[in-house]
Amino acid sequence: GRILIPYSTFNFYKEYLFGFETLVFQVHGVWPLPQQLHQSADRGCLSPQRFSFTYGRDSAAQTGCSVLDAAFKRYFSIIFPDFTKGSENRLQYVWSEPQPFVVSVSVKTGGCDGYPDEDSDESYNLSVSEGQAVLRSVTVWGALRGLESFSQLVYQDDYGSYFINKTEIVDFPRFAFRGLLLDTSRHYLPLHAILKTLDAMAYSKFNVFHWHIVDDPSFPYQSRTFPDLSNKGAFHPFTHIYTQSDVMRVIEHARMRGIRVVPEFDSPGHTQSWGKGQPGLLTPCYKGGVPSGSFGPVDPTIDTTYKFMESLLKEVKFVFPDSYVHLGGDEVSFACWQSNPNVRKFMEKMGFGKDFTKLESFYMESIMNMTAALNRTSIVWQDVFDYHERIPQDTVLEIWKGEKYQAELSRMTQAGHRVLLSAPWYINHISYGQDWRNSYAVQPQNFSGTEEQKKLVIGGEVAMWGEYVDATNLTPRLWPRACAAAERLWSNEEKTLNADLAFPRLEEFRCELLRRGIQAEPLFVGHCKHEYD
Ligand code: CP6
Repeated sequence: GRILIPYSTFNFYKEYLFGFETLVFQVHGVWPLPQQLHQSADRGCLSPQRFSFTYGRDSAAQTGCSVLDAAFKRYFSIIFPDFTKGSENRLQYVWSEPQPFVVSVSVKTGGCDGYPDEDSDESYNLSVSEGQAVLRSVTVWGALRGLESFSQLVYQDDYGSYFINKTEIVDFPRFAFRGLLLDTSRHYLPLHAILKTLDAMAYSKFNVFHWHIVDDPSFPYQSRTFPDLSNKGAFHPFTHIYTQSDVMRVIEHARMRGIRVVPEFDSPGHTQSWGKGQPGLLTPCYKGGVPSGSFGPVDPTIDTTYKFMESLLKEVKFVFPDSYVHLGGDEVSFACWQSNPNVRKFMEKMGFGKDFTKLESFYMESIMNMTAALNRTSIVWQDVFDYHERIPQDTVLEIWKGEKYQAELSRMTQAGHRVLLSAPWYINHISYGQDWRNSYAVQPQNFSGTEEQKKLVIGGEVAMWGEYVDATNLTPRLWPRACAAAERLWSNEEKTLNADLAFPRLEEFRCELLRRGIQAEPLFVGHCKHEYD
C-alpha cells in the first residue's frame, strides 16, 4: 500500500511504496508558521486566466476598499509573476479547460481608510478547497495576513504549472507589536529602499516600522516648522532628505500592508545634527572655564528647549498618524552637562546634587508629559527606566542592552510597564554561520514574573542600526535573518521550538523572497529554483 509519512513537519511527504521512498508531493510552508495549519495531499491546479480574488457577499468591505483592492492586485502579481510580466503564452498548451479558482475574502468590519494600530485584530481563517478559497477575518489587516499566507501556499512544478493543496488555517499573532527599526541617520536610505523593506516586512508579517529617522550624524527629516534642521543638519539639503511627501508615501505604503510607522526623535542625546539648524538647543561644553566650541546633549535647563520640543512634537503628531512616538532617551553622556556652569547651577537649584541621571529624568519626564498631552503614547529606551525616576504608567519601555535582558524584563513589568524587546535582535551585528538560530531561540516571556507581568511584553523589534549599512547591503543583511524574529513574534511558542525543523521552511521562504525580488542572502549551502539577477 501507499502510506504518506510526514517528513520534516511541513515540507515533504514521502510515499512508501513497497518499501521504496518516492517523493510524492511537496506541501509549501508558510513563514511565519500559522497557529493551526492542516494540509492534505489533495491539490488543485491554478491558472492565472481563471483565477480571481473577490469580496464575499457578507463582507463589510466591498470593491472600493482601498487596502484590499490594492492587495488583490499585488498578490495576483506575486502569485503569477510571469503572467503579470506578459509572458503568459509560454507553456500554455492545455488539453483540458483550466478550472476557475476564486478566493473569496470576507471581513467583519469595514475600516478600509484607517490606519492599523496597537489594538488591530490581525486574526484570520483560511480554507482552501476544490476551486475556491475562503478567507475570513475581523478586519482588513487580518485579511492582509491571510492573503500573504495564501500566496505562500501556491507553488509551481518543474513545468511552471501552479498548484495549491487543500489547506485549513486558523491564525493570529502571538504578539501585537512586531517591529523593525531602520536607521536613516548614519546613512541616508533612499525612499525605494524603505518601500522595498516594507514589502519584505509584510511577507513575514512584521507590523511596525520603527523609523529611527534622525540622530547625531544627520537630520534627514524635512520639518515644516523648522526647515533649517535638514537644511543644515542633513548630509545634503536637497538629495539626502525626506520631504513631507516622501514621509506620506512611506506611511501610505506601510498602511496598505497593515504596517504602522512609529517615528523616533531621539533626545536629549544623539542630537549633534539637530544643533546645526537650531542654535541654542544643545548644551555648550566648557573647557578651562570657557566654552570649548563643542556641544553636548540638548540643554535641559532653558525654556526655549521645551518650547522647541513642544513645537516639534506637535508637528510629529500632525505628520505621523500612529498613536505611538519614540522619544529615545538613550546613551546620554553627562560629561558636557557637568562641564557647563549654567547646568551645574540649575542642578543645585533643583536639588539634584551631582546626580545627572536626575537631570536626564527631569528632561524626559517633561517631554513624556508633553507627548501624553498630545494624546500620544511614548516609547523610550531602557536607560530612562534605569534612572528610576517617575515614568508615566502607559509609557512603553524598549530593552536594547544585550546583557541580562531577562532581569530587565522582570523589573520593568514588575513596575507595571509595557515592554518591547530588541536586545537579542540587533541584526546589524553579523558573524560567520547561521546566526538566525540565536534570534530564533529567543523566548521573550522567559523571565521570572507572574502571568500578568508576561502579558506586559507587547512584542519586540529587529534593529538594523546604520553605522555599516546603506542601500547597498541593507536587504541581504536584513533578510532572511529578520525572519527568525518574525516567526518568534507571530507563531505559537511550542510549535516553533526546534530550529532544525524551521530550517527547511526558512530555506524555502528565502527562495520565495528571491522570487519576489528581495535579495535575501543564503542560509547555507544549496540552491533555489529562481535565482534572479
Ligand atoms: N544609536 C542610538 C545607536 C544605538 C542606540 N541608540 C546602539 C547602541 C549599541 C549598539 C547598537 C546600537 N547606534 N541612537 C542604542 C539604543 Cl550595539
